[in-house]
Amino acid sequence: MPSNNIHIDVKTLARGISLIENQVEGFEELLLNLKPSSAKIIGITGAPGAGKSSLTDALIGEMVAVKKKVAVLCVDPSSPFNKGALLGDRIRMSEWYNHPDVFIRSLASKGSLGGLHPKIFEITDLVKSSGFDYVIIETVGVGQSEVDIAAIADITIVMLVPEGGDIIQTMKAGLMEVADIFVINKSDRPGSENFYNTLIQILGPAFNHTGKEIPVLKTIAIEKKGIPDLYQKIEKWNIENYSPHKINLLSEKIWALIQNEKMKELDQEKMKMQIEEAASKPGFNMYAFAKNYGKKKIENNKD
Ligand SMILES: Nc1nc2c(ncn2[C@@H]2O[C@H](COP(=O)(O)OP(=O)(O)OP(=O)(O)O)[C@@H](O)[C@H]2O)c(=O)[nH]1
Ligand SMILES: [Mg+2]
Repeated sequence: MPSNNIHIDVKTLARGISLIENQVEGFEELLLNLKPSSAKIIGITGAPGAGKSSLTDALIGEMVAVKKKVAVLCVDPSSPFNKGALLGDRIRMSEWYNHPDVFIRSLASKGSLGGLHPKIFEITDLVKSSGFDYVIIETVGVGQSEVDIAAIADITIVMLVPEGGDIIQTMKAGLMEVADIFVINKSDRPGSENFYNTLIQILGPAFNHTGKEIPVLKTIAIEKKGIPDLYQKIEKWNIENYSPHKINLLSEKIWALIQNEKMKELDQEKMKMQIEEAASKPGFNMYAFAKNYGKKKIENNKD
């Protein structure tokens, strides 16, 4: 597959991301006019320190070597044990920060509870339509973030490490449902062969939500071992945009977007005043108030 020749306007892209992050006037216009793109979105998730940034660094190397353009979004779900993550990303991927075919951006999750980032869908879509071949999203797997990443990514890579403790625990944590590819990193560590065999046995064989068998790959990210294999898998991966699983996740997101759209018309302060007035009258029923509020609001806004 030949690489695209689209010039990446990093400045405009960075400005667009800020626009979306801060919901500045014009961000909707931007999202409504996104160019179609066939970029593959790769989600990498795993425990803190599993080697996600090191793996991303190595994957960028593979991609850039064949003239692909790569964007990386590092999402820090601001968990207390992850303070050093953004710094880690910087160090691990330092080689690529100034490369013309690579764009790296760190996003703090700004208090979205357990989730990835409140605007990760929007930002990923903007990046995706900006001329890249691949968009990599790195995030620590801490509960909800895996589910979010699976909703966004075309390929979700779940990273495990031999010292990761009980495999069964890992499986229980919901990683099974989201994984398209398992990567056992730090395969240089003692016990990695055992870990691999146990995982294979447990999976034996496992299929992802689209019915594809889930490959289990061994890597040593810091030595760039196993990375060409992983890249091969990614490159050949057929994207099934509309698996039932994905539709479920997408519908959640779209539901939230519609809610936002509807709520936009409401002014909470104004509503408070109206409640004050309504509640002071006998027979106030808050359910009736809520039910009728939409219609009344339009009338009230007229005066
Ligand atoms: N022995 C060994 N160490 C590794 C390997 N890959 C990464 N490391 C080391 O593990 C540590 C964490 O690596 P990162 O790539 O920052 O891991 P991460 O998952 O991005 O970490 P967070 O973003 O903080 O969750 C670093 O000290 C790496 O050098 C590997 O294959 N083998
Ligand atoms: Mg990292």
